[in-house]
Amino acid sequence: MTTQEEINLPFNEMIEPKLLRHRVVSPQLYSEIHKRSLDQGPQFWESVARELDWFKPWEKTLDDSNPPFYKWFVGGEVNASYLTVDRHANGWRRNKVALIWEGEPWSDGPKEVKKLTYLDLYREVNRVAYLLKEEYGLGKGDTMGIYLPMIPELPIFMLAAARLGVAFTVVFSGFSAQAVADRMNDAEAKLLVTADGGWRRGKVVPLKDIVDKALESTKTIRNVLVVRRTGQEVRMEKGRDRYLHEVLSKVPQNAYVEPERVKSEDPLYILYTSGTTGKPKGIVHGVGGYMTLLHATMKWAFDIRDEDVFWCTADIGWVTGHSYIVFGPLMEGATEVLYEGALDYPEPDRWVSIVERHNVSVLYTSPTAIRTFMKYGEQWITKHDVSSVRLMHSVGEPINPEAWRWFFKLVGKERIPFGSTWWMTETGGILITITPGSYMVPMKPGTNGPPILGVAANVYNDEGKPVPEETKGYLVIERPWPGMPLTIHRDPERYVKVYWSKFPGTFYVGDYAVKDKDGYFWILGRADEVLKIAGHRIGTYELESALIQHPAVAEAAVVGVPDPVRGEVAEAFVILRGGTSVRPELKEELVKFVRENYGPIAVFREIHFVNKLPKTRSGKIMRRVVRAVATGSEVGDITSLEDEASVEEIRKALQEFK
Ligand code: 6R9
Repeated sequence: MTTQEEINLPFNEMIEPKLLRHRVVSPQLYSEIHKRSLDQGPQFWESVARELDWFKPWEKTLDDSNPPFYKWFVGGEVNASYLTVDRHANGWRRNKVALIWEGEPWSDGPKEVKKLTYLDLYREVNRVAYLLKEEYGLGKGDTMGIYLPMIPELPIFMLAAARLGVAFTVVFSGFSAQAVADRMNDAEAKLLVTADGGWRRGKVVPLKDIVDKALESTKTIRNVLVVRRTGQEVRMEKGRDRYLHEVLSKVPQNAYVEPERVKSEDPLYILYTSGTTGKPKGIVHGVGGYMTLLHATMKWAFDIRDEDVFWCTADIGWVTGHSYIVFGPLMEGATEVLYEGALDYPEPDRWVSIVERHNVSVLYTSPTAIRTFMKYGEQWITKHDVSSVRLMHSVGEPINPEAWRWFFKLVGKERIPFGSTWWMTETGGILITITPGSYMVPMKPGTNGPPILGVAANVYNDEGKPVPEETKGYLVIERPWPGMPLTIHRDPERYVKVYWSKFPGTFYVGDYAVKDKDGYFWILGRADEVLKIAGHRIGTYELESALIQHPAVAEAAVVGVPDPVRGEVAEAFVILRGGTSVRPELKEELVKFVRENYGPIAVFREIHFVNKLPKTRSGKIMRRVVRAVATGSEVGDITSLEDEASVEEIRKALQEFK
């Protein structure tokens, strides 16, 4: 189908005009408006930033004197906790519901639903900030860790830390002890907040036990605060561990902590994310630029309004939750849903019942979730009333047109805006999407759409030259944008090397993309050794490291292969240590080992035992070759291979598997 035909698809005519701020504009008109936004330079962002409440206005919009360490809104002073909580609690949204929290446990209905107004949130954030400051002595320049399930304490602790100017690092509660320890050590966190356990698919995840194990190898953690969630017995180490409710009971109900006046370019948080090699990188986000991008995208992409109920189904442990559960929606004074558990627990329609019961109007979910719902069948959706939904987006990986159409029809009733927002941990917020809240272009199934105003995205070839339309290349961001990283924590050289060296002066994303004739971007997937398993970003290198920690494994190569529901899963090729007998249960044992040591988000299609791996003469595993064989694509140039027989070895292993 040509792009013009797609634009003329009937559903674009059917989008209800009353659901939009403006009429739908043509791609040509959008690209003119977009060009004008770029012509303004960094100043374009001033009018957006001015809508935030600054304690002190900035003096310089963009300091580009030391690239690529760009600084936004220099001289400005802000506080993210003030922007999200105080502004609303001290204004007319005081008694408006901020969070509708639903716990996972279920018997004929949800067992727990809790609503927190902006005033409630303000009180809780202040009391926790008081505790962190007075009891634990934390302040500007310190870092702390948060390892919590999706309970209200998670955003509360993030906002309390932000209030004090304490940089926090959240570890996804699906990660294991090693990941917790590595992150705490790299971030040099002094305090770690966790829970006794968390609910996941009706079972308790023993978070405190995992923390105990992690703390055997941490250097800087002095104290642990434990939220009582599941109520099971946990070990409490004297002098180190305390229950939150016990220490909080001594904090006055009306405790108030003045929000710290932090500099726009001071760190707000560190979030670890997987790259091509080595340990996860601690992406550092600042306050002013980051909050500005979130404000823009909450308005443009989500068209957020006071009467909305916003629901982002991601976990706060990933960037999507940081930006579009915690900081974005709360800054806008929205009412939002925070759901603790699995979307399909105890039945496939748990998520639909949440939409129906809480009247969700703006829904932000992922392709992998949509494909899971597809697998269960449409009857789980049609038995509910989803007419409250007026706008939807997806995120995390490319959305296949079939999944888009299916969801658009069943939930969108073929009449509401539905986009696929492209962004990543590093960008802080959405950069490429259709924007129903400002100028919306016609939808096309599977596309991401044009870049948002003020953002210069492009597609380059290997030489760093823009490719012609409809040609595959590397996605790049050509100019600094608010929300960009400050750096990689404790490793600025790596920040320069990973993102700014492939094409000097331009931000290298690591995704393949195509730009079509209408200026729409189609992000095709990662160009490097990073997997997206059910939307979770995982480095193949991390899975290999986890595998070789097993005593039976000598070497391992992990690649991503397509999966109909999860988008991608891992496939491993393992060389066993001499003398290891291939027991039938060894494969299962290895899978279990990785899931225990890395986290249950690691999903393998298969683990194969081989005698050789394709390597270069200098001994580097050629994953490109492994992946090509595993996915049945062109193997390409293998002249640098040390031993061509290794390719046969992989082929043979795959054939045996079939
Ligand atoms: C927000 C988030 C980033 C990677 C990114 C890309 C993929 C995200 C996408 C998408 C196509 C979309 N990605 N959104 N690909 N269409 N709408 O997912 O951050 O976990 O850092 O992952 O996810 O490959 O490079 P993060």
